[in-house]
Amino acid sequence: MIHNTASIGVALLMAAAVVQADPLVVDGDLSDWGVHVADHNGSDINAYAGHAGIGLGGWHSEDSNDYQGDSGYVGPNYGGQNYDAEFMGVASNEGRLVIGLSTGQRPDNGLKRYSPGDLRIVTSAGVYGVELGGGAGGAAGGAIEEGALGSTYLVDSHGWTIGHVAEAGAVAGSIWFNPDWILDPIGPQGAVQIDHDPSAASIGLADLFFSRDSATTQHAFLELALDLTLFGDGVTIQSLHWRPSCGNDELNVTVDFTPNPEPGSLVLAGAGLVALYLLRRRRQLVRQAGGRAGASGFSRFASAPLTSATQVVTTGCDARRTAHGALHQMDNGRGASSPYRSLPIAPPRDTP
Ligand SMILES: [Ca+2]
Ligand SMILES: [Ca+2]
Ligand SMILES: [Ca+2]
Ligand SMILES: [Ca+2]
Repeated sequence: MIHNTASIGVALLMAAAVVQADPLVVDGDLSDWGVHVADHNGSDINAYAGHAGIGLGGWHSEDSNDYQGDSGYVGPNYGGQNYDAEFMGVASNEGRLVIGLSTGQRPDNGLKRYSPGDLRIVTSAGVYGVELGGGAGGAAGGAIEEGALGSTYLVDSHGWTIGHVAEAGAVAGSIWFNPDWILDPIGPQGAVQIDHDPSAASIGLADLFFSRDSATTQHAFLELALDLTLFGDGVTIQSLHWRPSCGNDELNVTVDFTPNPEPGSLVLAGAGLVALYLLRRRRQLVRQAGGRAGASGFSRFASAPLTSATQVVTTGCDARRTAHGALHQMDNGRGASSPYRSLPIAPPRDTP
């Protein structure tokens, strides 16, 4: 009986440490996020209220009219459906930081007029960038996958994309720590593309799939996953940001993930396991001595280390995630602290 109880305690600890989420698949299909995207305003993005079981930390949904032309306002600037950043979800899923994104993209323009910015990840230890790749187009193009050529798009002072530089040393999916950033040329200026240093080396490679226009005729989907061990012990992942390289629209998601426990927390977790072992050992000694410690007495003693250890393993991500998920629905996910809410609207750009 005592042996069984201790085993159950250890099993509970292990179960708490490996709480399983439904796996998110990096395939450019956002149905695993609970997002349904369809052409001609058939998407349900603006009604998105989260999706259980995937470790969702936050999201930003802001789907403007799919029929809007180049002069259509998408906020903080203009550009219509071609530049409508529609959805970004961020999850801690199976040991990965997973991002799912939907953006408007007209297939007749290809990448000639559609140049994706790179992904910014702000943490307590600094800013990471993920190169999202792409190349010059002008026609409908295929999907961009991990390892494809990276790109730096050249954008003029009016926000027009006027060319690109292929980044052979910065392939699609490459992860960079504290890179320089190229700003959107029109205010409110924001960091949109990694300014690659040819002498720098990436610190890792994310799983990446960018559908471009291969899934629907009005949208592109971007899905990527980074190994959470990439971030140091105790480092908190705070927010993620994406814009087209011209900065017409933007997606910002605040999260609070601390995926790797700090050393102090590991000590606490270890202490819990040691306490369980000592408890089990003590009970065995009592039995050997013919003692009569009852099951109820054992349970009271066991409850302290069990509770302590369980709290340790759930504090990192799951416990904080719940509170933040609800916040990001406010104001279509932008939140009251957005620096762009009260700024004047910039003049139209990217209009022929
Ligand atoms: Ca997917
Ligand atoms: Ca749209
Ligand atoms: Ca939008
Ligand atoms: Ca880039």
